[in-house]
Amino acid sequence: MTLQLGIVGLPNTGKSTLYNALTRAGAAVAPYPFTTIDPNVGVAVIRDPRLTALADIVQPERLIPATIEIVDIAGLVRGAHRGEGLGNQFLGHIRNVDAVLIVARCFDDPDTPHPYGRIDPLEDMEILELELALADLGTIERRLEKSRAAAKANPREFAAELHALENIKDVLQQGTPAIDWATSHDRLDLVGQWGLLTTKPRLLVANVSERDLPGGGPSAELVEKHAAARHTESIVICAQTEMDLADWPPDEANLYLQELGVVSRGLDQVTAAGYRLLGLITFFTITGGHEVRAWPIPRGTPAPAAAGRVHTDMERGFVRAEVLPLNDLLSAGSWVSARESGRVRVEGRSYLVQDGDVIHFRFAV
Ligand SMILES: Nc1nc2c(ncn2[C@@H]2O[C@H](COP(=O)(O)OP(=O)(O)OP(=O)(O)O)[C@@H](O)[C@H]2O)c(=O)[nH]1
Ligand SMILES: [Mg+2]
Repeated sequence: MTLQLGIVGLPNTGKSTLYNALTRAGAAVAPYPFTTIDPNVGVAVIRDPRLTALADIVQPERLIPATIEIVDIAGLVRGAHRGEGLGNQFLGHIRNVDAVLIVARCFDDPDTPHPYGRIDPLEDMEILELELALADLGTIERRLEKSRAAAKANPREFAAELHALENIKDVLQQGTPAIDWATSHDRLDLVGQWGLLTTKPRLLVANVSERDLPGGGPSAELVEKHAAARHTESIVICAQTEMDLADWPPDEANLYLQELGVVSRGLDQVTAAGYRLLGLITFFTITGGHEVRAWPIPRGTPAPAAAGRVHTDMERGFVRAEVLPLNDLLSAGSWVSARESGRVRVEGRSYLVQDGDVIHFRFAV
């Protein structure tokens, strides 16, 4: 199963621009709302310095980075939960993704009209959260009805669920995402199963004008404060600049950004944060010295399932995993000398793969 990161926001906030910058896929971008109707799905490369370090010692013919799937979703407007704009479609697409990037429009551009004729990222965030909360409220009310009926016959079994449902209902009525209540009450395990839109892990992206880089200015500050109030992260980016630079050689692009005072590339921050939001970690394989590859897997994946990512035969015929943490490999200088000094571990079926493991799977066909 591939995990997907969805890009959501009001119309004309620069979602497709960010999508193009992340995936270089060339989705339609235009200064009018609802340019995007069907979601665009593409792949973003995770730039990981560890992979480069590994390639430096292995010198493979091919270097394959980890990727994540990005979905560029249609813009949302007030009343989406009642089906306004592209409301229902939009909400359905959000339901299908595993985590969301919420793009807040901070850039000012007279050629790109804002649907409400003003730049106010805070109000935009509130509109978006309210629409998602109202859509979830419908889901919760339907569930409450069922739970109440079930609780009549079996009150004990349904007490915790009813309690959570009633609390979440209050929270959503105030326009607050359900994840806030679920995490502060340590009930994400329960609430996370209900398919709510507002329990998806999320990250706020302040899309600012290039002239407001690197800090982002007062609008981006509002986004940052809102993210903090919601116990989540925010990132400042100029999607337009990132898209324009996407095809430049990386060194030149970095130099251009440095001149603007940007230390860490916005896109890398977004992909790294997206990776974390999706709960992914990376393990590495070296195939006969020809190919070095980074593999994304959910944290807590057992070794046979990780082997299955590489090849289904490897999972079926899994015998053992030879594991060497990347840092140990780098300090030993080669797999052979790491093995000679006893640093390569042999792990069995129950081993949970750790971030940064370099793994050689042994399997029988
Ligand atoms: N000045 C400026 N313009 C931007 C920036 N990001 C996007 N734009 C412009 O804003 C307009 C809308 O961008 P899109 O990426 O199509 O916006 P969207 O959010 O995907 O819009 P919909 O799909 O219609 O909801 C385009 O003309 C972009 O060139 C930015 O950072 N600065
Ligand atoms: Mg778009």
